[in-house]
Amino acid sequence: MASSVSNYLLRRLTDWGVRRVFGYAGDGINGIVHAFSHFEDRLKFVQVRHEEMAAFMACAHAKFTGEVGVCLATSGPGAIHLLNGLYDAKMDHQPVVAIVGQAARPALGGSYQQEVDLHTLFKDVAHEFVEEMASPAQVRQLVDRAVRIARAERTVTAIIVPKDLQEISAEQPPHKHSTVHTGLGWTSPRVVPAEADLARAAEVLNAGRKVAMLVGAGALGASQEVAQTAEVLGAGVAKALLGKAVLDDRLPYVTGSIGLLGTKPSWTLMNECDTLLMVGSSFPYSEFLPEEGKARGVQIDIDGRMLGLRYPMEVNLVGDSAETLRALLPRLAHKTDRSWQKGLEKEIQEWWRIIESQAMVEAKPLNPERVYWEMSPRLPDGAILAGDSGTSTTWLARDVKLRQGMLCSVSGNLATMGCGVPYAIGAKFAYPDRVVVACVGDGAMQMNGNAELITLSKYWKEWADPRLVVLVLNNRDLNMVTWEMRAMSGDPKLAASQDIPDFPYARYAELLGLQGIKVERPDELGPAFDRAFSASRPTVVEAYTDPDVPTLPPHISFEQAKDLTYALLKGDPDAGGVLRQTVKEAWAALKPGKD
Ligand SMILES: Cc1ncc(C[n+]2csc(CCOP(=O)(O)OP(=O)(O)O)c2C)c(N)n1
Ligand SMILES: [Mg+2]
Repeated sequence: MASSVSNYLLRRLTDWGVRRVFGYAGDGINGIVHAFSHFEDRLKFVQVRHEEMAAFMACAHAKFTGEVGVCLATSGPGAIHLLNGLYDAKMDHQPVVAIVGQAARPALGGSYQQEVDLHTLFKDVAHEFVEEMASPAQVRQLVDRAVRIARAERTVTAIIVPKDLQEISAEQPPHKHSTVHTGLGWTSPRVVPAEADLARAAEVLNAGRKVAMLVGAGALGASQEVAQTAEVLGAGVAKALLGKAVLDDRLPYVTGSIGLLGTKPSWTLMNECDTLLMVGSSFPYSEFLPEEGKARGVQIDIDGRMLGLRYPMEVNLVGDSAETLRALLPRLAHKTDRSWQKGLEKEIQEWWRIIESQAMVEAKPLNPERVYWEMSPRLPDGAILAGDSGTSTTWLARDVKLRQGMLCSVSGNLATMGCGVPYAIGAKFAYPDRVVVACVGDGAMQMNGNAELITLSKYWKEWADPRLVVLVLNNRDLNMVTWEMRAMSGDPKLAASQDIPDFPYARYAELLGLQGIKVERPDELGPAFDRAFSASRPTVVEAYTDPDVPTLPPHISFEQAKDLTYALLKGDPDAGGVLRQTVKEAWAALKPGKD
């Protein structure tokens, strides 16, 4: 194999264990793209429809496997398109390496075609490491540094490769001054706090009578330790969205999601606790945590920068979640008074009854809560779920009971639309034998998902298990924002910005050779999911849902109720439907089981 810079670059990625690059061609990376022909199955080029999707897939790969994800784009427009997906990875602390082309070195600075100042463009998103190759002797160093720094800092790094360099021979740095000699390899360290700090944390947790735990993505590898800690402390556990897979939703003391998409038991947990133990979470909304001073706090995070950020904690521990909880557990006294946990368990049982009753409330034509309620028990073991941004994620957070062994992610901190379908494809490449489900709004389908279904139709036959289900909530509305405007700002719906065109998602799926099922009646939901989860090809389940079903915060406050009323009075075009549905849902909450 000729050892051009491009060949060397790709071989070095394979030496790091990379097996797949998500990308899109362009003449700024012709040399690199051509080099893939030498690698065949050892390094697969996955072709997307848009570079942003490549970055989402690389991010999903990192989120679901813990490995580094790699994406590739051409100079100028291709590199610019990557950005949103890269920010998604950066903000959710995922190791992703972006490789982009650049104008040839002799043209640089010449306002050349597709010449964009990529170093500046990537300087924020990849600030830990962004380098433009200037010499063929740098190739080893740049790959090694980009991958290692992405892993070590759990962040995005970028390599910019001018196109003329891609074709020339790679060079090894000579053994002399002004050269860099890097090597392979990264293993995660064991990070545990100092003994004295563990003792201080144990003192706080042992003194508490009503302990609340909040777990996030950082606790994903610590399910057992989190459960043991909750049992010893008699605690309730709320899960930030990115940590939804940490604990089985059927455990009696799990209060479920928290925040605007959260549950009432999580609200109670945080309002009534006297001690807060936060593990691996940067959940942003402080108003959903205890009021300052009302609870003593202990936080565990692998990243010291994330400590004491949302609540002024008494003990801040830098550590790996599983290792730290394991070190803490022998110091924790088993709480003999279980009344706090028992009380929470009662409220949690009651909450699930409310959720079920609300899901059963009739709507025109489908209640979206019912859609998720019917899907949840039908999810195959080990399913991987990818949420988008919208009410599609609210119901995923509230109505789906994840079981141990499942995975679930969303765009957490960036909360970008359009990640659902590419996340699902990225997950499927990583786990071709597992069932993957994307939960996506119609706005997000029109933004990205529809195009990426073409990618799905291109690749699904390669997967050992072809089952991938895209659940589309067709509500003809940018519903999440419509509700935010009503409930948070008191603004009526502006049809010009919120209504979106109807589109035949299921029929379109069939055109692409996928299975398409459109559901318009509640009794069709169960059979539709049964068909989708036993199909021999990917399925789009298009649920024709009612945009008037309220997605209010679990504890809707007086202020928000007032704002909602004002919004409706100010001429909301859907006021009638909204009022009808809100009253029906409120009634279901009061009288579970009776519609
Ligand atoms: C890229 C991007 N643009 C805009 C938003 C703001 N936003 C958040 S949710 C949402 C509505 C999503 O609509 P849809 O996909 O139809 O889902 P729905 O809420 O209707 O279920 C919008 C516009 C965003 N988060 N990301
Ligand atoms: Mg919508």
